[in-house]
Amino acid sequence: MKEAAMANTKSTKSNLTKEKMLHMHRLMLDIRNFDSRVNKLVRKGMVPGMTHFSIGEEAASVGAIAAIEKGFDMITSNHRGHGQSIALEIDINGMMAEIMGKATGTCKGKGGSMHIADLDNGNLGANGIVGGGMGMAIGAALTQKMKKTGKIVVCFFGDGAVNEGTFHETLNMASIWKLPVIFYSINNLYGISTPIKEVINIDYNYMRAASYGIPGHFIEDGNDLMAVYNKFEEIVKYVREGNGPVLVEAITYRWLGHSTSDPGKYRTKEEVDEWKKKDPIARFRDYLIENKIATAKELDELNNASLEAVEESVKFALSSPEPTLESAFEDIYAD
Ligand SMILES: Cc1ncc(C[n+]2csc(CCOP(=O)(O)OP(=O)(O)O)c2C)c(N)n1
Ligand SMILES: [Mg+2]
Repeated sequence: MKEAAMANTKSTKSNLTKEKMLHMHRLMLDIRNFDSRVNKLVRKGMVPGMTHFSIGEEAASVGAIAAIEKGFDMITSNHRGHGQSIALEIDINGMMAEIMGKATGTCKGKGGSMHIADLDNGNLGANGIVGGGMGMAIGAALTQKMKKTGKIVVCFFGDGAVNEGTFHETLNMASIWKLPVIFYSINNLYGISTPIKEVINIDYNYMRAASYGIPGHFIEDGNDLMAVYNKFEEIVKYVREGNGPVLVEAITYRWLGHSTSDPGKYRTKEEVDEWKKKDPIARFRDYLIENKIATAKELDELNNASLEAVEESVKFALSSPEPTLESAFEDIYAD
């Protein structure tokens, strides 16, 4: 049995091009601006259903997805999936329309915030069932292995999902079949109001990898974009080379409540403020400026462009039609 790898990852200077780094920064800005705008729309009663935001967790998604091949590899996501869809460059007009239940949405307005999917672009679906993406991920990974496509699957889930039975079943099955899948736990320290520390008796979830005979990796600072990217680059190579699955965990924090109906009484203001000081976007901005990769002006322009794109997506969604009644009976069976 392989030993679970215990190495932490610290941010190191990157060999990435300026273009790629700015693109990653832009994607983090898009996630924050998009979710902030959706939050305002929710408050105005313009969004049906529940929404979960990933503000504060941007680096954990962008750093991971930047290391896979977009338009080739695949992801599965969970209820907090806007950030992963944006990191995968799913069209934000289609996303905003989906969240507002419009016919032009990524799922024709039938899925909403928790079920954004775009199969053509590798997003096999967000999921309202905690742990629900895990079975889908190993099914997709088995297909890739049998068809020898060379594609890999990244299965995103929260810390709260690791006590679901499907976690054990899918990690075990992926291990014995050596499937090309990365199980990725974004640990934001809470499952709704439950601190993860109260419901596990080990320090971190990645340590469970040893039970399945697969490598476990830890990203202690999941708000450090380069640390996430560097670790994922290494893991993606390992999995793509046919070595089987990996479990990886990144520590981060959600700034807002669990969902829009959560006043967050179980966390102190001091705790939230401490985490805001570790803002992944502000830190990467400083990194780019300090290393003379970009100027403050360039980065401000990037943010303005991001804000404009988000406003465009709102206009697109608002001017889009509602789904027709007949469409409720379409797309139910495969052709
Ligand atoms: C099978 C199942 N059980 C319970 C729920 C209710 N629920 C929704 S989100 C959530 C917490 C998930 O926490 P975590 O996996 O850490 O993700 P986070 O919300 O922190 O990103 C729970 C218990 C659910 N949707 N599905
Ligand atoms: Mg959580």
